[in-house]
Amino acid sequence: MTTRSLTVAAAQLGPVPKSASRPDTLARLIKLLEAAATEGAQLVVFPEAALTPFFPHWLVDDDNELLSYYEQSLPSPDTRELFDAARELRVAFVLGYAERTDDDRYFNTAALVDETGDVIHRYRKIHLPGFQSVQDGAPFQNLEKRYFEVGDLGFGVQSWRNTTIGLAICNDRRWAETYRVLALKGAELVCLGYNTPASTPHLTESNDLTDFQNHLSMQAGAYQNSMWVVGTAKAGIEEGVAQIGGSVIIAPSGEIIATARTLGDELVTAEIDLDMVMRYRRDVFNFEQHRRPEHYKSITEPHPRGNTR
Ligand code: CDV
Repeated sequence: MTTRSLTVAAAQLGPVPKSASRPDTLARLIKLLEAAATEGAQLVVFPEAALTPFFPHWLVDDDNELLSYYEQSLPSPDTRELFDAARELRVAFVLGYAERTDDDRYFNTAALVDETGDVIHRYRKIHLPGFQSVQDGAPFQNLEKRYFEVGDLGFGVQSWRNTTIGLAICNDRRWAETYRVLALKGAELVCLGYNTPASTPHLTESNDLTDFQNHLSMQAGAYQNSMWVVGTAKAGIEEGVAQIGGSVIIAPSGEIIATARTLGDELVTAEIDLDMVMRYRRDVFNFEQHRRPEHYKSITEPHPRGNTR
């Protein structure tokens, strides 16, 4: 019996400083893509906002600086070389970037680019953490709600080669709905990138748990929905903000099968068995047979005490 297998890679990046030019950063991505191709990878997942520093971490006063962080097209003259490399190497990739649309809307976006260099799927981040306004006294900001709109494309899936892929971005990975919606739509593999500070200014009690909660979210999502998850970090100290690494490849069993060891540019590669998804979905997570959505409706009314007081 033949199994459906795929070789995937998480292409973790170390910090991208403000001072880095786009060509410098792109050269790092291309180097990782080439290394992945050498290791036989067919799909490479880059982090959230891979082309720039994670600018929501500070207030950008200067409009020119702010606009310089967004891509108006993909590929753009600045990113074309990465697409050309993908075509030459026959490797697909997922790229997180800040998107500016033709009608001046701004999204935190990920694109799935196939091995011919064509964008075949786009996802715009739905769960935007952080704030609209500057938080006085915080050691760093998270102004995603200021710089991006909530994604308007929903959680879509894309058939590619012998599988179905869903995309998510960073904070999405902490929400059960992300994986469940993608799984219900048939995704077998979820690809996501993240920029996660090692500390949380407003919830310091979780500071020692950042790495644990990162993996916990993705492992739970993978197991409870019988899917593969590739999660890729932008890691290390970027513009004064320490970010976690821990890029991973997680099986539908919830097990981590490969993980990054550094906080720098690092490739994490594994051959994955896509049929494992079906084995779990035929048994313990047979949605058709065992899910009871008709019984969930009655408990969607929020409790008066809710989750905040
Ligand atoms: N880029 C992110 O979405 N980061 C969030 C942080 C701010 C908590 C995350 O969930 O990792």
